[in-house]
Amino acid sequence: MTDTHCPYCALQCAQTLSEGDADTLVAVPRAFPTNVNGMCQKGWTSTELLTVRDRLTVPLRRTVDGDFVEVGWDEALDDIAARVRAVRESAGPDGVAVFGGGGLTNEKAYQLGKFARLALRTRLIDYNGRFCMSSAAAAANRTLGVDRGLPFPLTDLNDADVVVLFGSNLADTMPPAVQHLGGVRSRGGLVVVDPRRSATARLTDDGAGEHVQLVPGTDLVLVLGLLHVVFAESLVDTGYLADRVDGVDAVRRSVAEWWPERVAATTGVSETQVRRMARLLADASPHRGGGGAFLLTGRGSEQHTDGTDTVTAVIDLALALGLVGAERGGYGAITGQGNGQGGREHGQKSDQLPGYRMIADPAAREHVAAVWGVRPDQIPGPGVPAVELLASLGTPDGPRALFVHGSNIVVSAPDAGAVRRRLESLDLVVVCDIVPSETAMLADYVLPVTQWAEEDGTMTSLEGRVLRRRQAVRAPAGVRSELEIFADLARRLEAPGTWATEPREVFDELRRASAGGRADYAGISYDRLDAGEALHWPCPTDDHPGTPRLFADSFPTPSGRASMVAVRQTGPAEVVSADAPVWLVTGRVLQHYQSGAQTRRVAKLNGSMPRAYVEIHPALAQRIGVEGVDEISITSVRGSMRAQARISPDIRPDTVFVPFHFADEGLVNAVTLAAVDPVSGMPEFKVCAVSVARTRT
Ligand SMILES: Nc1nc2c(c(=O)[nH]1)N[C@H]1C(S)=C(S)[C@@H](COP(=O)(O)OP(=O)(O)OC[C@H]3O[C@@H](n4cnc5c(=O)[nH]c(N)nc54)[C@H](O)[C@@H]3O)O[C@H]1N2
Ligand SMILES: Nc1nc2c(c(=O)[nH]1)N[C@H]1C(S)=C(S)[C@@H](COP(=O)(O)OP(=O)(O)OC[C@H]3O[C@@H](n4cnc5c(=O)[nH]c(N)nc54)[C@H](O)[C@@H]3O)O[C@H]1N2
Ligand code: SF4
Ligand SMILES: [Mo]
Repeated sequence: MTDTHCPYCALQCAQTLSEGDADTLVAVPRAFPTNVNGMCQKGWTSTELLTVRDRLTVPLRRTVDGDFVEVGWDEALDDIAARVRAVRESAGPDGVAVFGGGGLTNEKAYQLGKFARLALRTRLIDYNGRFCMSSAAAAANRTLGVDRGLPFPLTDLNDADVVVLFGSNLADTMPPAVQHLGGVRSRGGLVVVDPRRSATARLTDDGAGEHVQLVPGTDLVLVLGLLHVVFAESLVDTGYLADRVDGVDAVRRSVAEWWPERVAATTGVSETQVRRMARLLADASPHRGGGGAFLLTGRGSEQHTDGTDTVTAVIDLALALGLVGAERGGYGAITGQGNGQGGREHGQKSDQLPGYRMIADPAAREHVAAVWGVRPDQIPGPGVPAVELLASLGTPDGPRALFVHGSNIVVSAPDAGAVRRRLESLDLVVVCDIVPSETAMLADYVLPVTQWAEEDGTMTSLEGRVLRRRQAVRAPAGVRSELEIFADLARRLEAPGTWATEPREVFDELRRASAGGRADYAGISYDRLDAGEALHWPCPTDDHPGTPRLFADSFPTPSGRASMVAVRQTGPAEVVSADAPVWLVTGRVLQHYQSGAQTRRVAKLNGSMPRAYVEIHPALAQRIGVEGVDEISITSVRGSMRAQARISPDIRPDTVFVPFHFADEGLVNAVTLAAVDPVSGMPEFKVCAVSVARTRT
């Protein structure tokens, strides 16, 4: 029996794998605070990932005809190193770029950042967490001084009076977490803000709370309206604000213009509902004797060009009510990928070094250079965020080569058709994966790597708790760990420093590199984790108990105070028009994970949802002549996709919803746009303008 955690999302449900071989292994849930005893369908079927029919087990090289041939590891690595050198000679070190993933273990994410900077010598590394967590991260950093998804244990939600979910469909995206909403639902305090009556919105039925069905892309205005009401009706926690928060007056002034009637006109949420929500929150706040309130954001409110400002406004509201750091209350972003938290702390982000240090900070460079055994000037400077990086590939001054580790960008990146064309224009694409994803199929080299039950490592959950991933089976012959690949290539490229291949050794190096940083792992060790200790970072020393709750006494800012930041409405980058009269909203379904590279290969999951669908309101369906399961095509100026209709009154009549887990004709990112948030670089996945029509065959 092997105790480990699920390979998929950031809830990181605890699971125990039976004894046996890859084809007999069974996963069952284990008692653990976050998942209690639960797993979703993806966790229950996770062991099928080990034996998918087309698992990669041999390095592949693309021939001039576009076919793949099997090659030996030495031949592949020698040739990749030679081609990297050639690109470097013609285009300089920034001719090579790296794209990482938030599903990689801490060890792999750390080593990938080091590999990019020291072995490839490029500044151009970024990763898919830019699509996922960057706006919430930027907002938390600028207001609270630190970015840890949930700065409190998930179980804290149980005891609160109110929990507001801004654009999170937890019931489909982290089903076991719904257990922690039982208490708040019994008190009628669950508020779900979503343009769809999602599975999570339905949890508010029967007096359990409220569904706020706003116009897509208008969360910021809604929150400005809530701030308006709490200031105008003197519901704020003045003592807390005086003691702990700067910038209050500027926010008070800036929200004065957002009276509820005006908010209603933009958001479609009635004036009464805005006032009711504000008062509900205020009454739950500790300074008014309430039982506590949590404000949580998911991708629905974050994946917008104003995502950083929206989350900032939510944090302003949490501060105004004295919730942040309160015993029962706070703000949190619900982290998405398995290691979405750890993956954004240790250096695969373009501006970052391990321990959440900033790469432009001379002191940070000096500390990390000493751990790496190099001079600070051997570490390149900041790169560019993911969307900008992808758009620059193969352009006259852009990179000529790309390494991809843990992302299926031709399915998951915005305006995916353009991303495919950029990849096709490169001299060298190397993709490490476990399966032949759509992106791997465009590579010059595909390298087969180990996955969760075949490797050791650590993952950092949505609570900032570091968890052990443990090996249960041997990887198929021919498969290598990415730690080995980094070491092999670093040697061939004559990189400075040492390149450990054992996860425990890499983690020990990561601990030293993170020591003294914002995300300090120095006191966390495999031994402590294996002894069952629950360790949340920061954990600076071997005898430190870890920090499950942040902000009780102060904020990790130079003054120890939080900052409210005044923000302004900007609205979506693309708005509906006569040619594109409908809002397109994208997101997830229970059965599939992300680009679907993994779950579309799991028979039980794919069997229950083999194709994309378009959720459409009966009134809109009727207007375009769609009945039953007719096929609908969705078109924007960038491209189109098609899928079966799913007619439902749960969505607004001005909006359609499509899951993004599918390729080919069901590829919704062929339609989405690559506009980004100016602060975080997060793309606006959640809203663009489209036309919808019945597909004529
Ligand atoms: N089953 C499953 N679970 C997953 C994943 C998966 O792919 N599949 N991925 C994991 C990852 S990486 C992530 S990031 C999380 C994401 O988890 P969530 O954030 O819960 O997922 P989404 O479905 O992307 O978006 C949530 C909701 O936002 C709504 N929404 C769309 N536009 C708006 C808007 O303008 N405002 C508001 N308020 N809501 C809006 C959508 O209708 C949707 O119901 O899930 C994790 N868990
Ligand atoms: N339209 C739309 N698009 C979206 C979103 C949306 O809501 N709407 N959400 C965005 C969000 S939040 C996210 S997080 C992204 C996610 O989208 P992607 O970045 O594409 O994520 P995955 O599909 O998880 O891709 C992971 C790939 O890595 C492989 N893999 C798994 N484990 C390992 C490993 O250990 N090493 C290596 N090298 N490979 C591994 C998997 O087989 C898979 O091919 O999509 C974004 N795209
Ligand atoms: S909720 Fe997430 S971690 Fe838990 S079983 Fe499902 S996919 Fe795995
Ligand atoms: Mo994500």
